[in-house]
Amino acid sequence: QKWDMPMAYPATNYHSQNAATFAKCVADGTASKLNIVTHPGGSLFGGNDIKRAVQTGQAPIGERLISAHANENPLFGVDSIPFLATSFADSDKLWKAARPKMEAVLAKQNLVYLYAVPWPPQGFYFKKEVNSAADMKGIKFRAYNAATARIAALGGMVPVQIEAAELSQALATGVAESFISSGSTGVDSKVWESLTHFYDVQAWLPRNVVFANKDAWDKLDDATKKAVSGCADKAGAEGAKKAEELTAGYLKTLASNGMKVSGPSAQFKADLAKFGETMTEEWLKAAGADGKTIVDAFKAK
Ligand code: PCA
Repeated sequence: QKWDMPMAYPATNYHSQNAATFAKCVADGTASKLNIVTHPGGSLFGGNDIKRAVQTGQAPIGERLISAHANENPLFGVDSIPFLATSFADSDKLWKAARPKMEAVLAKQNLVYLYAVPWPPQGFYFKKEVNSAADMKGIKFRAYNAATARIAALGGMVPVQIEAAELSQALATGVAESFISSGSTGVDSKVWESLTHFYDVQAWLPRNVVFANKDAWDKLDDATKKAVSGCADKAGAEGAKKAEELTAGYLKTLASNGMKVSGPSAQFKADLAKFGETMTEEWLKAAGADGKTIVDAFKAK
């Protein structure tokens, strides 16, 4: 049988390539009893529709930036708390601490967690030099989840929610003139065509999660489930490795295309750290005991 897999990011992105490898692993491991066909670039469902499509069974499997759904449950935003886990190693620790709860929340939504892969650390893109939070005031800021919208608010910017697939166009037309993301998405979007500065602030490493519709999953026989789970574990580990390997190269590509790539000034860094404190408090309050358990477990390791 065939499972169509909607994905939001371009076919050339490592998340999409990793999913293609996952699909091949499943085909090989099941003697083609289960064929997963990836549909990158939002071609089957736009990013914002993928999770609902899989929950309702319109698609049996899909990939989604999970923090984009933090408005449904604060736990989905655990990977986007500014300056909590800013390296690949810490992101891995945090995710391990969060994973059991994450799986439980997804299960309540008729979803089976398969694997998750981080994006490189998030930094700011602008079309001017920015040396403090004050310099951000009034800028049109592309947001991709609740945390990025909150940063816009704290910085006095104007948030506009845009999927990565529409980002280049939004920048070209001036609908957005700045955003926070990885070097990966900056390169995918050829951001140098519209913007000039990248500040590598390493705010957090958000994740794409791959999940299956629970009814579709339950219909698989045990051997198939086992094959899919094995391939999923591999895809999670391989995807994280790939992300880390590619990180420095993305920033080089930005620079070689004329972007000014640097760390934040001391003032900008201090201003952002304050945003981080505020947002950490807000998240802990929203996420309650479960959130505190996860953050405590992460910090204890
Ligand atoms: N790229 C995705 C999410 C985080 C990232 O690095 C995006 O900007 O949509």
